[in-house]
Amino acid sequence: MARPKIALIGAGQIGGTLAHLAAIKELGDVVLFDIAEGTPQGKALDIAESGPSEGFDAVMKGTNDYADIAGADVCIVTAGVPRKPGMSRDDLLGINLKVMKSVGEGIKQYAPNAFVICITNPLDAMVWALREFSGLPHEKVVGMAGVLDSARFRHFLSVEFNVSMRDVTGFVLGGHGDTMVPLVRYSTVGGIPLPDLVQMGWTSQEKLDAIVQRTRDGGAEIVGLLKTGSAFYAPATSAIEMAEAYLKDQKRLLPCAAYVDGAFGLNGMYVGVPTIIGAGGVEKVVDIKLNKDEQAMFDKSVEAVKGLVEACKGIDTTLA
Ligand code: A3D
Repeated sequence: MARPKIALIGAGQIGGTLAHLAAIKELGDVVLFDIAEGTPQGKALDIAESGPSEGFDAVMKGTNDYADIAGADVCIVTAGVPRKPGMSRDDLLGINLKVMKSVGEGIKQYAPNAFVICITNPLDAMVWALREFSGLPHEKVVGMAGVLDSARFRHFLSVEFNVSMRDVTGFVLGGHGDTMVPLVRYSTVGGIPLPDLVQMGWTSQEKLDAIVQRTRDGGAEIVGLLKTGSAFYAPATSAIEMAEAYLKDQKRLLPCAAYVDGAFGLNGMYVGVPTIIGAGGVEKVVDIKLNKDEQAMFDKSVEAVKGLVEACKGIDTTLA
């Protein structure tokens, strides 16, 4: 069987890391696309030259021509601009919406059967726009945010509890912004829910609250340290986890920015929810029960996402 084809639209910090990870994990042949001439070609060659030492078999191609993504099984989109210190994700809206138009049209023409993972910010609005411009089925277009936000939450918890990150599960739902909803009740260490661990004296409520807030500010913490861009190792790893779930039909239960129509009382919009990712793309949105406080936080996050989508519609009148 031919190797799967993975198209990476955007060959910047995340795009290059995605290409390297896809090669090391032998997920398939990789096409790196960017409008910057030389960047995707240089990164593709550099990664290909790591093949003999790492021992992977994958073809790496860099290109400025959309025709080269033809027939891709997976497209991961990072094209656009990242945040600089002092900027919110929402400040990127106008520039990145125009980028989503060209990317969506490129995917529609050359890779209409792909599973598309959007990473470009502001995430929930950009994944909506990418779906609109590409015209692909909703279950084949998804945003990466919840896996990363949950990974940050899990990492901070593992440090607090001094346990392996593998034994910490965490759930962050809602929009990928200041209103994201880390769900303490559904997060566990070895299956023990966090509220029980507070009662057992493993941590205090104050410390847990601080970890929740640090998770919400996780992206800004990295932007503040790097000063020249935003996080890229963990975002790339998170998207690769989703791509692998699709390519290997793993039926992973992952929090993703998916199209929700009916579940959570929502009426057709993209937002972070628990999903099952398998060969069908987003095969299921898992409609979990929220308590009053969680519902209030989720509602606030949903309103923030709706506001961004409305702002997009104001920028480009060709959008539905
Ligand atoms: P960066 O290193 O600047 O790479 C972006 C690349 O996109 C550059 O190489 C550009 O040349 C390229 N590009 C710009 N316009 C186009 C276009 N029209 N077509 C094709 N390529 C284009 O950024 P990055 O890789 O660090 O981040 C990429 C995006 O991901 C940004 O919008 C970030 O805000 C976002 N991001 C999202 C998360 C989430 O968790 C959702 C996390 C981190 C970053």
